[in-house]
Amino acid sequence: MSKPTPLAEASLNAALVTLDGWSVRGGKLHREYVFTDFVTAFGFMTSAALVAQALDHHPEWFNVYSRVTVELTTHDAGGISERDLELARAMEDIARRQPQK
Ligand code: H2B
Repeated sequence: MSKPTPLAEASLNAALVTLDGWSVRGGKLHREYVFTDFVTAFGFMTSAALVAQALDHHPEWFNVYSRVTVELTTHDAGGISERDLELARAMEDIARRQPQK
């Protein structure tokens, strides 16, 4: 795989319009998910971990009970790259499939 490059601000902003709930915080893609309970949050993390491994692109995340805080950045690029958008989109699909309140 070729070395990832940081996204230009215009491309990043265009992508953010399509990613509900995501923003840039401290130079990383940021989203906070709140699920119904711990099992649902952990189910989300389990599915997302398998996708992350398949993409060879890994999240920084933090879980407390039903809450999962996600930060995405590409260490190899020194910023937010297309890989972070890909993982964010996959996380949105997985989150949508979790049981809702
Ligand atoms: N995950 C993230 N978030 N950023 C990276 O730059 C990165 C990664 N690099 N997962 C990958 C693994 C790299 O270290 C391996 C060798 O492909």
